[in-house]
Amino acid sequence: MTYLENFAFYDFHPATEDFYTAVTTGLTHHPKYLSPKFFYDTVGSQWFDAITKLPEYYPTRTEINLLNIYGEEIADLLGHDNLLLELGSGSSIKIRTLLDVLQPAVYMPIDISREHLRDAAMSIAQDYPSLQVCAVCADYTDSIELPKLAVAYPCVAFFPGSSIGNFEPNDAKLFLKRVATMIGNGGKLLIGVDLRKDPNLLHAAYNDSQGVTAAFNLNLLQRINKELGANFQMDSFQHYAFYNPILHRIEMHLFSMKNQTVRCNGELFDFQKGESIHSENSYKYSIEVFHQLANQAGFNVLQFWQDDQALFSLHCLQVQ
Ligand code: AVI
Repeated sequence: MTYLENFAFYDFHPATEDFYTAVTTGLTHHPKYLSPKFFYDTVGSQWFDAITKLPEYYPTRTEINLLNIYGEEIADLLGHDNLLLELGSGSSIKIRTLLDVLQPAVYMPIDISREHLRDAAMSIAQDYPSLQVCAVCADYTDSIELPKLAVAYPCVAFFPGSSIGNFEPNDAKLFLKRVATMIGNGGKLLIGVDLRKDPNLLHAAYNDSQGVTAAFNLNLLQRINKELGANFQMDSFQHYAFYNPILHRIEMHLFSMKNQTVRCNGELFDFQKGESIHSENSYKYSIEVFHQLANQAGFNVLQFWQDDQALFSLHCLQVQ
């Protein structure tokens, strides 16, 4: 591996036992569920990158357009020479649109997908030699203790992609409260939030014609096979996603196509034909409902932006 003076890597990746416990708990629950945070092993992160390039998946390109259009205004609000924390940085594509205008002193990407994070963060360190890049491999949905360096700078956070939508609303509030504590009084957060819209557009975004979202969803079972020695048969489960207009969320499921028993680490799990593993919710917000949530979590809204079709929004929040 290349040595770069402006690059540091901290590994707080959760243990395999945590994954095993979560899988066993989720598969013995009625109805069965798994947390969407487990999508992001190396292969899952690659599938997710492929999703972001799909014609049907509007969130990524719409958010990037907003960042390009309003970059200067965003930088004026967030300020310069900060420590810029990115939660769930993935392949760090979006941050590139902000680094030139924001000119932070330190960029601290946090992500659970170790190899993906290391590659993306190193490439930022190479492309921005005067920027200190300090990558942290961790589950950002847990409380994490940031490397000491973080206290030396004023902190701003970036939480793009509407990953806030993958939390249950009450958990989203608790998570935002934790972010507020992490960045401290007066700290600012730039957050991307997907908006409520025509359910047909939403349905298409999670049921793409190339089957990429299906592969992303099914990879969760492949990951359990690989890491926990399970024997899920890939052709016996099917991706199923739909928009629930009452709860304003996309639900993703892995649907069992027959009665079957799956072995995982010596334990047996029965599936009825038609039973599902609920693998993700992706909540969609209105501007008003999101601002209420942000206020309840201890943030004031400084500014927000949305595209002409009101597909996606960006919000600059400040800890009260
Ligand atoms: C990461 N997250 C915001 C994506 C979403 O849209 O909820 C994950 C995803 N699931 C299916 N497609 C994309």
